[in-house]
Amino acid sequence: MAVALNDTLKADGGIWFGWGGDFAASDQASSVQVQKAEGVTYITVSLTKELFNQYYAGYSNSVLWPLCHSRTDLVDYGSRDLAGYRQTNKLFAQCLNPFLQEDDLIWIHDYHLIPLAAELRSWGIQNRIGFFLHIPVPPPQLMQTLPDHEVIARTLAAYDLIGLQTERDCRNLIEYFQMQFGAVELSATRISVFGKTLAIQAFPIGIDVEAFQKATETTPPDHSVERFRKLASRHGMLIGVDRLDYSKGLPQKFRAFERFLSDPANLAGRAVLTQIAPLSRADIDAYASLREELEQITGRILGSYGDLDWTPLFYLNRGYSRECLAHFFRMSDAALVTPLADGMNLVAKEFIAAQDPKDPGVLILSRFAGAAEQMDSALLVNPYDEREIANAIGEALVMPVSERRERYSDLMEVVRNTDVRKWAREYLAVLKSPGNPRIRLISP
Ligand code: ADQ
Repeated sequence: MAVALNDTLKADGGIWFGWGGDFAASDQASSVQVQKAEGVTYITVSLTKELFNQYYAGYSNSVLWPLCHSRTDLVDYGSRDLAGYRQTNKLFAQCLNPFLQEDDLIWIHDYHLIPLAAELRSWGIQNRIGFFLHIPVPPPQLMQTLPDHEVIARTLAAYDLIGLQTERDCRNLIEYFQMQFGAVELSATRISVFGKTLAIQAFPIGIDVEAFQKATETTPPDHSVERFRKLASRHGMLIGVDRLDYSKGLPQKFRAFERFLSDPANLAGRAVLTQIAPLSRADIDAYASLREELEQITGRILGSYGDLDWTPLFYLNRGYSRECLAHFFRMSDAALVTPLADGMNLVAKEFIAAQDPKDPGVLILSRFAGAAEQMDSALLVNPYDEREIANAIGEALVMPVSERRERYSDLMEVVRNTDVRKWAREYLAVLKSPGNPRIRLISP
């Protein structure tokens, strides 16, 4: 996504604005850095560690993230971090305001920055402002469990256009505005709420298809690809690539694989699951306990099924280059993309883009990933149903090549149709008012 948006900015000129990834001294509220490169101005803000913790690990990732992924059991309902979240957005608006021009188009990304448009409006900014939420919108009843949901809803209404990943997300948000605030539907993509018109529309995100396909033709300077090739030539190879996050359904996936192995009929094939799962948000308790749980299941699987010449599960907490991942995908017989909830899930699209059209692998995809709304030629599974996933693994490993090609061809069409550059163009076309305004892009 960053590549596609940067390209758009380079073509039209504009500003990229966001947190700089570093911290301001504790006696300063923030500091702003400005750099220019290839026609783009990069403005980054440093926050104090204390404010950042309330804003990022706090309200964004311990309240909004679990809520949007329907994990009310993990939402920190007693959180006092809303103040830090709002203060950060206020500060961002204050830092950005002096750089904005009247004809600028402003595009704000993701749940960390929901209140930013409202804060900019308080500085008198009248420009067109669009928002794109990368994660799911939960059902209205779950939104209503948030003590401050009304604050969040009112700030959402400061946007001209709210872009969401799926039609299901749009329905959830529109229904919430109707139930809670008596919003009136003006058309399929427009509602009237709080005395103003708000556009809500699905823009399913995709990948840079060409770059990903090219990556399968480039040999990375890394022995991993050769090692993977040797393994994949001897075993039925299943692959998973997910950040280590509770939304990704990793324990369920591991247990489903364990169930698959527990059937003696499946043991002869000596299948291998390679799960790449880089650590993320490790300082939040729910992530640390997920890691422990996965280490325990991994130990159990290896202890029960491993042999001197067979390691059934590789569980790797590290990053790989795009080229490596593309090769791993191409050499795998099936991908297990089984999140319990996911805005879209780009791994599903990357796996398909990397396949050899003559001998493609099979995508096993959760019905609850946003990607399932379009990619219905995958083997769709309920990610909570370990038996169903185990059966899908069995089906994928023996699927005839004719069926694999048919499914691949349908899925590849979806992947092409949602290419990330097309996605950015389509969003901006809707957001754009007449004229050709420059774009100000804002990311967390
Ligand atoms: P994420 O939750 O991060 O994104 P996802 O869409 O799967 O999830 O994107 C992950 C990206 O990271 C993929 O491009 C993947 O290849 C890459 N990646 C993962 N593990 C890696 C590793 N070990 N090494 C290298 N790269 C790795 C959020 C939402 C999603 C939504 C995206 C985009 O949660 O639902 O699809 O934003 O909108």
